[in-house]
Amino acid sequence: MTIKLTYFDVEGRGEWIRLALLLSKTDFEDVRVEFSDWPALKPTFPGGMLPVMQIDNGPILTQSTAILRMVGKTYSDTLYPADCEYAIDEAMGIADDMVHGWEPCEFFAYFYTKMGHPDDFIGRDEAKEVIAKLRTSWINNELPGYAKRITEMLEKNGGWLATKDGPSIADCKLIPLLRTFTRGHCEHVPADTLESYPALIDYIKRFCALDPIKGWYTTGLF
Ligand SMILES: N[C@@H](CCC(=O)N[C@@H](CS)C(=O)NCC(=O)O)C(=O)O
Repeated sequence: MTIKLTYFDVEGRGEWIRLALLLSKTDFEDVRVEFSDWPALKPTFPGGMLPVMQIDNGPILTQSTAILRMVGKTYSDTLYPADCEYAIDEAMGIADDMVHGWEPCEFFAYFYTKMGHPDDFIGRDEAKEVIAKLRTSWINNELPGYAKRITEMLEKNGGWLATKDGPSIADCKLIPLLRTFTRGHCEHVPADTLESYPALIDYIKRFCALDPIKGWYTTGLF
């Protein structure tokens, strides 16, 4: 069996699937598209979006969450077990809310026209101010509520989001987003953003110390 996962050379939605494949010890080809090559490649992918996955040269599978669920169910007994499906789906919904809330702040350059700004807005000083305000405001006003909820879930589930015996696909979905706040790669998002949330720091470290993940990351908390 050959599995080919294609995404950009960033964490984000593709990373959810990479983590699930790593945890399930499933070999895969980790194809990373350069952003400079993307305009030419975009029309060759269904919907013009990534990630996509292909198994044994079969059909191109799209939609990150659908692929994540399929990987969890097909290649692992523990990442998406039937008896925890609701708890995992609920936790994935919370992670999705966070991702959808944060994405326009980090990837403003991709979202700004959808937010009603004119095409040439991104080059203006005003855009820099909006980006700073969006990111800082999300960290100050939205993150605390999510951090509280995640901390409660971790306490309830022995250190994992939804399953007591180890990580699930919900953890695979949340960890890359939480790592965003520890990597210092994004302006106005200091690497110590999670300093006031020790349970989240401990959670990221614990996940990254799992055998199949150890050594995978070289930036941020691990
Ligand atoms: N619902 C899709 C969304 C995929 C998506 O938004 N992909 C982004 C990267 S995270 C993309 O391909 N952007 C490039 C583009 O739209 O040109 C999924 O979850 O797979």
